[in-house]
Amino acid sequence: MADLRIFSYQPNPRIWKATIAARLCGVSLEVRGARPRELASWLWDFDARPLTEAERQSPDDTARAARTGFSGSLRKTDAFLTANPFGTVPVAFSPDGRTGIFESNSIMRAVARLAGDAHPLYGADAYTAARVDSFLDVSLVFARDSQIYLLAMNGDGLTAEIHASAEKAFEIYLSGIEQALAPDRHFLVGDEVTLADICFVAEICLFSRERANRERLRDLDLPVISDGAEARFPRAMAHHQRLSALPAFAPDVGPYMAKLEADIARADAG
Ligand SMILES: N[C@@H](CCC(=O)N[C@@H](CS)C(=O)NCC(=O)O)C(=O)O
Repeated sequence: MADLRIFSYQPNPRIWKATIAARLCGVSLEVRGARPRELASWLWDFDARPLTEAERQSPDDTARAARTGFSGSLRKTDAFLTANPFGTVPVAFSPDGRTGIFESNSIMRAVARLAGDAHPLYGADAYTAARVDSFLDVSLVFARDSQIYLLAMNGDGLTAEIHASAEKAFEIYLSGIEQALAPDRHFLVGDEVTLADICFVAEICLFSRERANRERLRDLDLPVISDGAEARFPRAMAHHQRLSALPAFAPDVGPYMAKLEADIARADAG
């Protein structure tokens, strides 16, 4: 049995936080889920699974209105909501299903804690661990604006205000990362990769999705926020590139970014 079971739509850079950490520190994960659209016909539960055709046709008391990133209704069991009160994915569970862990940063922290001393991903002492937390907290603040922006681009709700909030969030987050890597540091905290670096890579990959919406942004006369990021934040973006190529990161980041680049090239050509 795996040390942790994760349920999420896939691919999802938020779950890479856990899968990358798990590769580095030898924790075993079971990841369940399917493409975003398919999750509407799954039972959201510790024992998550596709609904049968009969279950799909007869909505029961597990049907709940979707709130973020999904529309219509989702089928979440009472046990799922007891373990995961905000009802979001990704979610992780202890092997007995009793403890739910929500928020992708916390799922990643769970992986590091399960590893014990196997790898100091969460810092080797209280001060370093707290500094890692500092980066995870600012990452979540950035992720909030980033999520609102990306979801608005997926639908029809993108406004100049949402774009301006995302632009400011990107600027603040990347400026801090740039400063943390000055003058020529190799990692955000200490001398080894930590959860802070892993989270940073996942959030930047997620944000990269904006570039597939260049045309929509152009129609609204709004700039692509991440255009020119390499020139504005050279240390931060080089850090992202360098980490993405490492063996623990590449299996997740490589295929996702390759597909995204192909989507972007197609969108630009059309
Ligand atoms: N900050 C959260 C974001 C999780 C989140 O917002 N998940 C959305 C999908 S993008 C969700 O599960 N929505 C379920 C619903 O609408 O009921 C994390 O990093 O895990």
